[in-house]
Amino acid sequence: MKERIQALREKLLALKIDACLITSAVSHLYFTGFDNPDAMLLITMENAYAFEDFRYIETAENKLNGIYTVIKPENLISQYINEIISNEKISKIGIENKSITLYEYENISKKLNARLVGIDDTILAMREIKSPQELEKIAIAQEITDGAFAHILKIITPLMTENDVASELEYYMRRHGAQDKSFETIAISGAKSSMPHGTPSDTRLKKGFLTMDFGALYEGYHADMTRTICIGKADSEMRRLYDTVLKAQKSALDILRDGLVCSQVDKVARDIIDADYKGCFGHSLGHGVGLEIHEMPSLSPKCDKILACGNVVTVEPGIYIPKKYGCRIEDLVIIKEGEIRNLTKSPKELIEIY
Ligand SMILES: [Mn+2]
Repeated sequence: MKERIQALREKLLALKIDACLITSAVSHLYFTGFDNPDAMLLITMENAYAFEDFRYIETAENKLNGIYTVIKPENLISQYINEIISNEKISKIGIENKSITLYEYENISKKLNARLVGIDDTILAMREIKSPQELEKIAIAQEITDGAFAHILKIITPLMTENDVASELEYYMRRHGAQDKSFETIAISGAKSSMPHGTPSDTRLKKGFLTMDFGALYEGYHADMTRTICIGKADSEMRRLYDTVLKAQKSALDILRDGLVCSQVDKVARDIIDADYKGCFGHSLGHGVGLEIHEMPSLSPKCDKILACGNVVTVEPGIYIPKKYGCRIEDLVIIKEGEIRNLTKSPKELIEIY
């Protein structure tokens, strides 16, 4: 945590900002290592303060000892902050402008005796580069996720419903170390598979493609993978579509490394799909993953960021034909120097279930 606080201070210094007020749950986790969705942190050049309520005070005192001055507010937090503003001669405070509500903004700007400026881009950019410890947590999250896919392949039958599949995936992940699922599990079959983010239902699995998009949350870090399998036999048209998605994904994975512009990687996959299925790949190739399921950098046609070592991104091309079917294959990878580490170990050949 100390390194992260120090890194933030260096950014603040460069921006001529005297302190930073942390209000979002995800940033609290990033800068303290534990969850308290209702806490606030104030990081100044000399000190760091954590305002933690009764429910979390014991955790805070144990975990933050020597790093933060932990305060259990008896009065309005703004009174404490104004005192710090005056003691440490603070004039400009960075706030999390992308997550704060208008109500909160109006409230704090009225109460605090300092100028407020947005700092979210800086914090989000810090989070794009993961430390080795963060990468290990993401790798474990993906290992659990891969395990869930192996598990579903063992037990799946055409008699199951989409909800059966989704809940089996989730139950497996919880039983194998996940604190939660990373996002709402997708398990959609038949014509519904043409909807990239369709919702599972209580109907039995339909013949044709079954797309499963799921992930484990482990110690605050997300995983994300998608596999499409076939209930029954895939006809030649389905195989052609599946092979095109796979070819697009493999081609993107083959070139992926640090130093590339995000949009370049998207283009490699998109060109392959567009050659035969123009207009059927309506989302980005991938997104960053970390403390949030969608972070920067984004492997999208519009993203001009340059990939760096320590980025974690998904690679998930898909082809969706409305009212017919769709298919997506998604891996989670770490960007390294001149190469990637693919965290997703699950097979990708088209699996048919009878
Ligand atoms: Mn994804």
